[in-house]
Amino acid sequence: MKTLPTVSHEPTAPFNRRSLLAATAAAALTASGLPALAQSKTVLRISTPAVPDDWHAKMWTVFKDNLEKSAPGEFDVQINLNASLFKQGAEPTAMSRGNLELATVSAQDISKQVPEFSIFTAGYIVRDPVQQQKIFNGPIGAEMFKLVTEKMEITPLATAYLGTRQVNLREVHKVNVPADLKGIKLRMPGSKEWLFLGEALGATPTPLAFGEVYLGLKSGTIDGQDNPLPSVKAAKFYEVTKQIVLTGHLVDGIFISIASKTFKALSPANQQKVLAAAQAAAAFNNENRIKEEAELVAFFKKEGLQVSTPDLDAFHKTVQAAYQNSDYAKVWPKGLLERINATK
Ligand code: KDO
Repeated sequence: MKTLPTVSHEPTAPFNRRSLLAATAAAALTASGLPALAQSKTVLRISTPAVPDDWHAKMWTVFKDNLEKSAPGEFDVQINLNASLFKQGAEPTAMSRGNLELATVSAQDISKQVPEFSIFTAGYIVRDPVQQQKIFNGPIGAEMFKLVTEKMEITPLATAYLGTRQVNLREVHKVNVPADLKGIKLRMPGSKEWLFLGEALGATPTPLAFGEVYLGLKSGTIDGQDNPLPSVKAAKFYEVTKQIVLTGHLVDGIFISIASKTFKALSPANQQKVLAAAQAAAAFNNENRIKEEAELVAFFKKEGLQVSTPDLDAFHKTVQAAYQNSDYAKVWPKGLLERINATK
């Protein structure tokens, strides 16, 4: 986590937008008498569907505090949680249109524009959070993030571990193999990449935004959902579900990203400060999330949920076969799967 991501950023813009703004602000000072400093701050709007109690919501405060220390008075960091600014999945488009500066972007969001990235949406590919950091902070990450920057006008800054996704059901079912999930309306985020994962697990995937999952579970419009245990706790899904099946089907990552236009307009020194703040935020999230994830089975059992471990070999085989036989695998760069597997 301490090493800088090897993602190669494009060279900085020929002129520095901040100094241009500062000059404009200074000119305005003479005309209006307004303080120049307030006008020259670079606004960084953040949008995330994360609920306040979740580590990947709290990490944005770490980002803000870090930047306030390293670049006092230079940035106005505005954190918008609960998808209050942009709906889940709409963030990359908002960033490329100049309506949003920072967000966490999922592999599923990226895959829409960079199909090669869909390898990271597939179940049972990445083994654990340590390997995940090695993959994305090493040459594979550098190559894949280069594609993201080229095609999406966003620049990934750090990889945050969202956790390992588990199946969480409203009623207790006997779930040992994927066939046992047949007919279960399993809520997935609303894109085809996510729905495919639900299908590969053997369930009937039902699209729903994260913010609507609690009520969906409570009212019974869905039979279950999949998320990492820390999010099951933070969003209180355990209050309206009775079972957790430890499928561990996706070691999930979200990528702290900045609109490339915003990033290029910063001075090189401020680019480094933003990068360092993003990495500090991810490190905070990763450390706390990994620690909490290990403690949560006991918590959910105490809350009265049944926690079971299915036949993981059967899940691995079925899910991996579904991806290997799909159109997704056709665009995975040659040799990438082997390189991921060889990352230790
Ligand atoms: C979800 O909707 O299930 C998901 O876990 C998908 C992630 O990519 C991410 O958007 C996350 O929700 C939100 O940040 C809320 O925790």
